[in-house]
Amino acid sequence: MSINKKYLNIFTNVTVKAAIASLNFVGKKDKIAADKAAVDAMRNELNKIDMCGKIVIGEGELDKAPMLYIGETLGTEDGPNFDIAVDPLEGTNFVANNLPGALSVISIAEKNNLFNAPETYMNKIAIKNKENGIVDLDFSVKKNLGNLADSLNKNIEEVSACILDRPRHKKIISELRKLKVKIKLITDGDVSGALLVTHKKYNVDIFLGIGGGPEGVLAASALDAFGCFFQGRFFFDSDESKKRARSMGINEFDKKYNITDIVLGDSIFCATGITSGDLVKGLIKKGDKIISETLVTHKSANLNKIIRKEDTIKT
Ligand code: VTB
Repeated sequence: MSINKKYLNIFTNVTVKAAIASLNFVGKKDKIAADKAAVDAMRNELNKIDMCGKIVIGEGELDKAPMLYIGETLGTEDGPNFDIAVDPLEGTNFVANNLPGALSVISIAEKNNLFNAPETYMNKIAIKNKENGIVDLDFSVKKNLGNLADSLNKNIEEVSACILDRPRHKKIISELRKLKVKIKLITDGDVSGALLVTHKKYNVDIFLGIGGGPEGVLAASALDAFGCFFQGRFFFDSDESKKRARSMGINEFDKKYNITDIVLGDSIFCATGITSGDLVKGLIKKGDKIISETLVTHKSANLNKIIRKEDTIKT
């Protein structure tokens, strides 16, 4: 089964509205208020859609409402069943500090087709080439980069790697330095970081390192539509997060998840820019209009493109 293509515009509108809602908070140093505005707008739009939608990747649990919580059902209940993964504001720091790269992100698959991931860290690796065996979470950094360079017909020094700038990555980053790999360090926003492997114009050959698990699922669904390679493995930093994972049915803590373990069948992914970044431009206000850019993918339609929209702001 595939998702009706009419949903592409419908879900694009959801991330556009969530992005617009957070625009007033750009540079206002209040990431919580910015996030709340995006969450509220996203919930409002999702509830208008003719569907039985269920949040499988959200921003918390029921007791942490008003976040879009895991298990929350949305929509008019008159339409197809969808699993929904959301990050209404990916890069809250970016919005709070008026920095590039803030996005509003959503991914949709048919019921039971999207991985129900706990909110824990995930060790991730992504490259453009879908072939198995080039890179793997179990290989050393040297082997991954060497294999990748061979597959790209490049020298290792010409290969570029994107990774979150975090103390936990000290060892990987120093190994990358030793190999003389070109490193793109990002401060936040690893959904976007992972998606930089999708096209050579971004100049990133590999994305690696530990970031958010929910962000991993969102990135994987888009990478699936782009025909790229992604692998993830949970990284638990506390007993509490292990307990939570167990309660969500995850018992194999060391399991490596490939794309087909994360997203099955058809999917739609939308990421609207709030502040300009590598993937999409940020929102531009022109009089009573707001121009937006959204990166969309629709797997069964073999589609990935940027949709530009003009919305009128109601005063
Ligand atoms: C990443 C990144 C997010 O969290 O997932 C990161 O994509 C991981 O958590 O934008 P730490 O900040 O604890 O390393 C964000 O930076 C914020 O949600």
